[in-house]
Amino acid sequence: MEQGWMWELSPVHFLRLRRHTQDDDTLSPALRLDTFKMAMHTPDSAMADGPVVELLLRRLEASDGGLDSAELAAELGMEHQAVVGAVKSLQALGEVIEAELRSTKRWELTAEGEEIAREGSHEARVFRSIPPEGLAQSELMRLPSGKVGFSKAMSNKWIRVDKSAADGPRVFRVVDSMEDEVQRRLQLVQGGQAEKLGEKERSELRKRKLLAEVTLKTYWVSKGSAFSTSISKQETELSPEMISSGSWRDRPFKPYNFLAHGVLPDSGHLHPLLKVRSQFRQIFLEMGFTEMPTDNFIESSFWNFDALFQPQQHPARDQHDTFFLRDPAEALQLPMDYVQRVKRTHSQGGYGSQGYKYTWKLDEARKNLLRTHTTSASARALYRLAQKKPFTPVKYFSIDRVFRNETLDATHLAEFHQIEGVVADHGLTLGHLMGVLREFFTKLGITQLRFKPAYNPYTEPSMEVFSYHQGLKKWVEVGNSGVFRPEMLLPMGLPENVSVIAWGLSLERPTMIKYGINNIRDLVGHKVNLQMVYDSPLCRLDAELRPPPTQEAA
Ligand code: FB9
Repeated sequence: MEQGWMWELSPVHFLRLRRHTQDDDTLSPALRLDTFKMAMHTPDSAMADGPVVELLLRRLEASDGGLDSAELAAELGMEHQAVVGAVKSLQALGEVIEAELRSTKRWELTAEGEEIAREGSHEARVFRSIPPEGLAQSELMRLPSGKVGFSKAMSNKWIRVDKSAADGPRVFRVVDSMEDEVQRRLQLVQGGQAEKLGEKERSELRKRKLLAEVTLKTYWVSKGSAFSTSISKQETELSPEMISSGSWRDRPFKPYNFLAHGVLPDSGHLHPLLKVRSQFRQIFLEMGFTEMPTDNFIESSFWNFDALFQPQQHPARDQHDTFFLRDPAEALQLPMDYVQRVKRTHSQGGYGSQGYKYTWKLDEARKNLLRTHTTSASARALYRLAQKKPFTPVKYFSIDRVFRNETLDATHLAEFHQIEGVVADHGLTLGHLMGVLREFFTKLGITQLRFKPAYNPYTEPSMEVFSYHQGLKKWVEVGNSGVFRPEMLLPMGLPENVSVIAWGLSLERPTMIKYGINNIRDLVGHKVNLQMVYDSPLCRLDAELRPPPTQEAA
């Protein structure tokens, strides 16, 4: 036997095969070593797991109907995985074989079960360790199987304890011999005859964690339409030599698998937040909204608060809620004529409002901060709109970062993305707001809405929006909304009969619910596991979120 051959096979396979073929004359000639050697060397059997493939094909040839990959592996004394490998590479060749994946449940001994099958049950070992003159219970308990074995041997009435013995409790045999049923049953299973055990016996062994039911995925292999025991290597490339030599005419080519997945290009991945943002963008654009510019995280207190008729002593305007800037501390560029009108409205009122009756300070309005909402961008956009005469109705939206100096918790960071929708037109009412909110959330797959009166300094009336979330089985606050106050709109120069409805929500909340994330730190920040980003599927907001159509909430 020339040396080279030995090395081609992994040592394990070789050794095991040798064992089988030598003393096991039950194997059909096809499987005898010499035939195997012959097959091994056919130059064209270039397939990686060549030898196993050869064996499988020969076995299949010899079998009537088909064979089970696990049984074949057992017969050949090799890992089931090796046979599965051969099945897979044969499947890749097309119709050589049919392979149907089956899952078969079978009983397997646990590691402790293996040990008992080998060494006997704990109770049997305890029994054997008791000499006729008995054994001190304390000593018996020190034995490796002592504890478990003692109680089982007692319950089997194989032994007894004499508590009154001189030097402490002493254990004696009650019967002369005993049958180690447990070991016998485990050996039965080991021998592949688990079916010989009754359900009760099996469950008792399983309860003692000596036996476990495993599901084995096996293949039922049968001849394919192109079955042959000699499989020639199929060309996978059409080389220039083949063309020039014309040898391609009689070469078998591996069929192209046009369904094969290409290698995923290693590309960037959109963060789930950006995937959901693009969904919201899509919804707004479908509804005819235009995106407002929000490319300024730094905003003046004027546009972030004063322009929204939010009084300068409002709690949100102090350090606790808002990040003020040290440098540049003040906004220099403010439209002063408009600022004067805002000042008067805050301090004295006007436009039918009594105002807040306090001394409005320009310095306070100049203070720069990190915007606390994108409603500041809405104020800028509405002011620009008011400068354009005549007034034209508009629908604006924004989705961008806002910053709040809030207490951090599982769902709140110091920044989040605010989504805002604004509609400005003649004679808009709360009804229009409810209508546009329904249309918006329906596109989100949310149809069951409830509106709860709320308060915002810049909208009157205001409403919190709630939706019934099937998965969470509760009403979830999905946003806030309102009709902008005339004290905000008229100083801008918007016509009397123009009203503006608006609403806002966060981007993080729907994204967390969509991707089943409970802690905001798993969504944003340095702790995010990038795999989640890579694996997070494209999001179809309305897909999962659409609860079954039910009667609208009151
Ligand atoms: O997003 C929020 N909730 C939400 C939204 C969608 C969603 O989708 C699910 C799939 C179903 C789930 C939840 N909220 C607003 C409600 C709460 O989460 C709230 O506790 C937290 N809010 C943020 C502010 O926290 C201080 C969310 C954020 C928010 C709140 C209000 C506005 C914007 C964002 C606003 C506004 C507004 C009002 C009137 C006019 C213009 C803008």
